[in-house]
Amino acid sequence: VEASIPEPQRDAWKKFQAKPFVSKDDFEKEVVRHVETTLARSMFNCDETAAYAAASLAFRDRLITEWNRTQQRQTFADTKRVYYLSLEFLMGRALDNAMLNVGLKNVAKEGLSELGFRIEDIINQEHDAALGNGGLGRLAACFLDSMASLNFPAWGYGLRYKYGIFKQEIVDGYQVEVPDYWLDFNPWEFPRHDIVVDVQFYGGVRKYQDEVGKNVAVWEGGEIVKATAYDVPIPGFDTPTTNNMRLWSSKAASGEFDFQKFNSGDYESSVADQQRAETISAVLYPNDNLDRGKELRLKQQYFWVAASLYDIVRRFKKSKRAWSEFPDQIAIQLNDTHPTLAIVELQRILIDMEGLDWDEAWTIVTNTFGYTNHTVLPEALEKWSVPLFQNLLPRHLQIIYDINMFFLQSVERKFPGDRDMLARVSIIEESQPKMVRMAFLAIVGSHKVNGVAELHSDLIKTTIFKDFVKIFGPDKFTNVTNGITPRRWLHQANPRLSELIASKTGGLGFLKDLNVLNELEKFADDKAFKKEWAEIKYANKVRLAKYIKSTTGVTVNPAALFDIQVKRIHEYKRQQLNIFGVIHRYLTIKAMTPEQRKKLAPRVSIFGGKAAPGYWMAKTIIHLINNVGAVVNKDPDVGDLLKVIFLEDYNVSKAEIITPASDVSEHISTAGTEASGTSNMKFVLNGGLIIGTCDGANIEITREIGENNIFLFGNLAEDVEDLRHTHNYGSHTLDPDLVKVFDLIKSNAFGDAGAFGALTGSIEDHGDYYLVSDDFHSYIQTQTLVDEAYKNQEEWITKTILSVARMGFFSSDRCINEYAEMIWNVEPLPVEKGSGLGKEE
Ligand code: 8GP
Repeated sequence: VEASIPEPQRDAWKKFQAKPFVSKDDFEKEVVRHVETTLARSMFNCDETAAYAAASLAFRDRLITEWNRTQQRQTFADTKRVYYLSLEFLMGRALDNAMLNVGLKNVAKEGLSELGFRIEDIINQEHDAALGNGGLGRLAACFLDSMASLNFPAWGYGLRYKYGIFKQEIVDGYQVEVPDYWLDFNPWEFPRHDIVVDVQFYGGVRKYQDEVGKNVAVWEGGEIVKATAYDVPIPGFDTPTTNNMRLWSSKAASGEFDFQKFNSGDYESSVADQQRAETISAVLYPNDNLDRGKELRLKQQYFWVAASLYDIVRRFKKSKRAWSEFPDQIAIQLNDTHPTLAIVELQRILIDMEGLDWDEAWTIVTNTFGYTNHTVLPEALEKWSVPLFQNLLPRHLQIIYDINMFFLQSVERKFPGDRDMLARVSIIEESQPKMVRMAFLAIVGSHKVNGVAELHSDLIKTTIFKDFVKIFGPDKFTNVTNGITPRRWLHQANPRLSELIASKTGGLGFLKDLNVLNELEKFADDKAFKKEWAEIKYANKVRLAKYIKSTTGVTVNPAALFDIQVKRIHEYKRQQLNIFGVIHRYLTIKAMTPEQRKKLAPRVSIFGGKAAPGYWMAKTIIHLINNVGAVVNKDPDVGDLLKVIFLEDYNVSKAEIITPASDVSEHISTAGTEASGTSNMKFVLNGGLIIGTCDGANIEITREIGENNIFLFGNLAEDVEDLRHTHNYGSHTLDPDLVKVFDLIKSNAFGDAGAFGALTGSIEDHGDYYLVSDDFHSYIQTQTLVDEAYKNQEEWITKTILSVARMGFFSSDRCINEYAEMIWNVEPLPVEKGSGLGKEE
């Protein structure tokens, strides 16, 4: 029931409408009010946690006012909306971002100071919203920021996990996982107890013919779980547009617990149903680039997809438009295959619930969806066993079989008699048990499929989805190279650099049009500018050095070359190549005369990242890094020349400290394995150079910034297959320098070598799938070039300035505009800057 206030009473509403604060005094008033009323505290017991809570609530109130207006404006305009479906949104902290995006950070800073707090301390109280694993989840977060900043009517839909990605502790060099219960106090979400959707699981399908002879399918029985919406406002930068991220939380349908069981004394099982239902949104699966095929994961996927589609369809039906207009009003983007069930669910809604014909419904479905692929790694491509599907979602399985049948018929018409082709492209894999191939379903059910960097988009067309290019033609496949939001990854993470750039380019406009950075080229040889530029880098390194000292106890020299590799730990990302290189450096230093040592540039090798809890090899790599650090860092022969640091619990807020402090960062995946990478972009944008392979977005970064400004090495993607073949069927001799590294490990120099046997063995005895040995020599040589180049600081600084100046392409705003034009066909809904927006900046 719509509960709209009648016309005559609306004047009173308008008179007392919430007004977002703009001034420092009004901000302080809000903070004090929240401390004294919402938090029931006073100036006599207001600690930093309480001040964080009150400041956040003040900003939240402000955001929600703009959120309401935005939603009204978008509903009224009735233009096409984008729905971005992602199982992961790696948002990080919200307060700093909210203050900067509405342009009131200085107001808040002064206000907090007058109330007795330092803004940095308050910002640091916030717990990261860590509802994601790595690149895929952070990309979704950058996209939300860009969509709001560009005024696109766009919502994100996801799951409100009670536990985000685990917290990582390092104990005796090993990774230990600790649950991340982040919801203790979360001022940024609004529970919408009025928005609850019933989601059905299990049961069976009854089919019959109705009076007019039409086939009807009814999915009945089974169990119902309730999905409750939690809304998180997403403020755009320098615009009132505040979009929505809606996250679903699961609850048992039966309410609190079963009273009958309770009254008969069976208390435990009366709460069991409740708990089982709540399990669905309890925890984020901690795997990056790996699919494990667990039933609970499929339950999460359907739960989220069903609730989101119900919501989207409900909103569409209010407009009373014809179903055929659905794709004109709605674009749904599938962030990887995780939401692929949405394709099946929409088809089910249209044919089973709304009575449309199959073909009519299917046209609507395929025109609505777009699918983004984020990986070619075979172990990450989702497949679900048919029996599991049959049990959990019996009606959906039938629809998938029908989709497959019609699809294979069309293939048969195009390629008559090609049985192999049919077997290769079938959505159902004829294995034991049969499997549903989700990526194939996503391709068949979408109108566009995109990869996330040029090389990756080419690879999907020539390898895993080759047949589909033949079937649908090349136009269905496209590329949108990833990007990052300069608001968080420059303005927020590196305020001094942002300020310097603003002072030379005429204000903060570069944060809305990153190509403005180009204007920095003219300062690449400007002495005064270079000095300031270098000072900022040094200050950022000092900040990181302090952080390293406080968290690891190790003292590092901020004048040393900071060499950073932070990302999920994965064999394909090759942190092992990096640490073997470090050991090689250690050996080299040990063999040097004191004279030679004086000539070497001191280096700090910094690692960070989580391993999936079940990924033994990745955990072994972490263990080796820590053990190498323990030996090297206290070796008097080495001193400042080499320090090895593993930063515990890498996450978004730590990335904001780490990224601005790099001299070089490592993006050294085996060519053809890293779809894009996005931290490569963040590091370059912050004035660091890259050592990298010809992989993912490194290639486009090179094209943009120039090959003189990047250290590339290693084999090319096109040669990887042949090399692997040689390893397995020809001769495989290891690089002699790598052999020395292995010998040192085997001498127990870094603790019991048995612990690292699987790691060295994977290279020596098991085919070296990731080509560590093949690339080792060129990696070491390139590191030597880095050492040399770093000695010439003047040239180095010029390189970093030129690189930053040429990074405009990698703004996520550019990505969103490309998606909007090539895939979604949506327009922004411009708003007048006006009431309520912060005036400063
Ligand atoms: C990641 C890619 O590995 C990374 O190169 C890319 O930058 C990022 O997506 C954003 O596009 N892919 C994944 O995280 C991924 O495929 N995860 C799925 C297996 C869950």
